[in-house]
Order: sequence, then C-alpha cells, then structure tokens
Amino acid sequence: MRMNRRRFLQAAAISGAASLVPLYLSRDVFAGYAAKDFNAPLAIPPELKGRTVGGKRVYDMTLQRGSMQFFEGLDTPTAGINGNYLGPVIRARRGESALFNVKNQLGEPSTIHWHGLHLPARMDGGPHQTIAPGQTWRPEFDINQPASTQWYHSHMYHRTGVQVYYGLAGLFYIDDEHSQNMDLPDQYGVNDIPLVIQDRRFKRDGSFHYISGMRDQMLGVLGNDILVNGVVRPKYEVRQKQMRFRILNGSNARSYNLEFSDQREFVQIASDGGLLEKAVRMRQLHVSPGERAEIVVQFENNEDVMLQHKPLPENKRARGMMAMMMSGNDRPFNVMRFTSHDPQGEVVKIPARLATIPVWSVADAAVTRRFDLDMQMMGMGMMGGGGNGGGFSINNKSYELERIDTVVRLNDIEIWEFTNNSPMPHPMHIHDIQFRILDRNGKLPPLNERGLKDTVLVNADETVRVITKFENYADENSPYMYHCHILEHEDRGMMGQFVVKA
Ligand SMILES: [Cu+2]
Repeated sequence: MRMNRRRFLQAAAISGAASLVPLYLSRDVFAGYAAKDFNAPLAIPPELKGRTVGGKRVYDMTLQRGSMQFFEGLDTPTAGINGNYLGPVIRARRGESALFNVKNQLGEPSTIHWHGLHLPARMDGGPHQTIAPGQTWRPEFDINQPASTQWYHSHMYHRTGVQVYYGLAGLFYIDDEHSQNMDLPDQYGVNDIPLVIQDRRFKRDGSFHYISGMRDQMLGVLGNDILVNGVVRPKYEVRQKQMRFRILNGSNARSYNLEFSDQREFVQIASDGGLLEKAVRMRQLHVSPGERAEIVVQFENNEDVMLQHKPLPENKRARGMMAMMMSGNDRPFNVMRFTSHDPQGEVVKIPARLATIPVWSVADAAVTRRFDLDMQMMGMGMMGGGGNGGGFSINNKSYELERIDTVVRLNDIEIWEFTNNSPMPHPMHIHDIQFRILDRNGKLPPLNERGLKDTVLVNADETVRVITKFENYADENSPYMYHCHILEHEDRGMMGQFVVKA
C-alpha cells in the first residue's frame, strides 16, 4: 500500500502530473490564470546608491533570512539582501570605484557573484569566495564597462540553486554618460522599470518546494507560479506613454518567450552587456535563465494587456525523451498584466544608432576552444551518476573546485565553441567578460543577439561560437567560472573553471 502510493507519487512527479496530488498550492503555470486574476500591485525594488567614502562608493549589503506573504495569510520562509526576498537595485557609475560590505546573516555559508561584471577573479563572488556565517566579505573593484543591466546572486558550491530559489538575487545597474545622453526613458520607477521574472513552486503551507526528484534534477526546477519582482500574478499600472522595461530571467531553469497579448511591437535596446548597436523591432523576446533584455514599449490610454509566454515549437528546443518530459510545457501562460489610465509624457524616437561596441575579428583569435555539453542518460530517461555532480558535464568532466580546466592568456582574443550533445537547451554563462555571438550552427544569430552577451542559450544539437577578449585582470591563482545557468545543472557539475594568466 505504502509502496504503491510512493510509486504513484514518483510517477506523478516524473510525468509532471503532480497536480493530481494535492501537494502544491497552485496547479502548474498552464492552469490558465486569466487576466482578471492579475491584480497584485507590482513591487518596485528599492535602489541602493551607496555612500561616498574616501573617493569610493560604498554599499552595505546583508544576506538575511526573511518571510513573505506571496499568498495572503500564508507565510513563506525566504532569504533576501537587505530585505525579505531578493535585494535592492544597486546603482553604480562607470569610472567609479566600488566597495561592498557583504554581511552574511543567513546562518549558512553563501557567496554573492556579480553576474555580467568585468572584475578581478578574487572579487567575482564565485564558489571560492565563500562568506562564512556571521562574516563580512569586502570586495572592491572599478566599474569599467558600459551602462547595462547586470545582476548579483548566490554562487554557493552545490547550493546556488536552493539559495537563489529562496531569494538571494538582485539587479545591478551600471550607468554612464553615453546612455544618459541618449534620450531613453531612464526615470527609475516612473518610466524605467525592472522586471525580474521567476517561477516558484509552493507547498500548501506556503513554503517553497525546491527539489523533488529526478525530473527536477534533470530539467531543472520548474515552478507552478510566475513571480515578477517577487509578486505572484502582478499588475502594473503604466503612467507614462513610453516605458522601458529591464527584464531579467531570474528563474532557476525556465525560459520565457515573451509576447504581449495584442502582439504589439516593441523595441529591444539592450542585451546582457548594454545597449545594442541598433535598436531591434520585435513582437517576441526569448529570455533564458540569466539573460537580460531592455525593451521600450508604448502605451495608449485605457489599455489592459497581458505579457505572456508563447512557446516556440518544441522540437526546436529539445528532442527525444527530453522532449517527452518537457511536453506539456508547450502551452502559453500569462506572466503579468499592464493597465494604463491617461498615461503622461512624450514619446521620443529611439535613436537609430545606440552604441558602438567592440568588434573582435575571427582572424585575430589566438585559439578556438571547444566545450562539449552532455547529460548522461540511463534507462527510462533517468539520470545516471547522481550524487554530487554526476550526470552533467562539460568536455566529459563534472565541476571540481580544485581543478583548473582552461588557462587563458591576458589580452588574447579567443573563440569559445559550445556544442550541445544533450537533448535539452543549456544557457551558457562565462564570468568576467562580455562576448559577441559569432554564429549558431554556422548561421548569424538574430539581430537582438548581436550585441554584448554573457549568457547564450545553446539548443539541443546546436553549436554556438562566441568571441571575446580577456582584458585587464590576470590572476593565476583565482579562477573564473563558466557554466550552464540552469542552476540545478550548475550545482550538479555543468561548470568549469578558467584562469587568466599574464
Ligand atoms: Cu543546463
């Protein structure tokens, strides 16, 4: 009897039919919450501008435990930075020196990694920069890159997934003179709004349910509810005719193909590393975990429009057993709602040319490095290996803290070629640098992927080549990471280390 029930639960979890069991607060995201259900006011995270001390900008950050009522009357234990869930938007200026006091009050070791930032490896906040409970980590570095939407999050060895899930993440905006002179919407909280999109799974008592079984370990943890800035089923009341949204896919594993319910056109102005060379008109925007995109959208009076996930054809993204496991993930769902009543302000023309970004020539590349991405499959689609790191690999190796996989020479231009031999997509992220995508299976990437990037989705059976230059910071003893940004894959070994050598 007991055995049967357990097997049923396993089967239910594996087939994605967990909704048959009253284990969770919500059915899956496809349950179809209608526009009228989206009424919770969107939260706008506070800004953290720091203070100037001795010519440096100093930021105080405390990693802490907290509690949220994502659902009325139900307390969810959480974690956050200077708050209950997620953290403030750090504002930093190009050319300034920044110092952070990162105090760990979590009661367990953690780290804070500055995703997308160009900085010395010792300041990077990866698994080698652990902050013990009660300790304060004080990284300092120069802000030395273009205006952009970056972010920060836990990168704790084997615990990145769970710590980010509980809320250890936030945005990091870099400002510069060039972007401020561009006549783009830039009033924070008025016409320049962050949208941190995440999915979470809640138990009936309101607590998060992180990993439950093989399916989560393989696909990554997919939530039953979508949160934007930590709000379930949010509505944002637009007060300006021209809005800039800075979108971060802060989910552990879920990708979103975003579209407005009226299929309106919008303009993407920036990708991970900052402004694109030219704005790109589009109606759909794909963001995989870790990626950012800034878009400008226009609103008329009395609008009521949904931002939705519109799935791409399944076979483009996955194959075989994985496609079967992911099936049912191919339906649309609502992400958030926008309403407008008498919006104000001007609609300015987006400049045709937004920025000049580096062009690195293939002919100048010192080396092409190949990275094979694999998931070891066994039996009925189950993962082999198991334990720490088993199952996911780059060049047939699972991550090890003490092994350096790649040595890069300072000031070299390199091509990194990722080949995905596994049946599901992996968003690959490289620390320290911003790259340009050369090609996807030999073809030029879409227009909105031609700017600076630090995370690129590599689809099943795809080879993606990226090019970059490793500048400024060399340190033979401190590695940077490169890894899949599906955090359950990262925690299970789909990560490697490189050092930059002078
Ligand atoms: Cu992955």
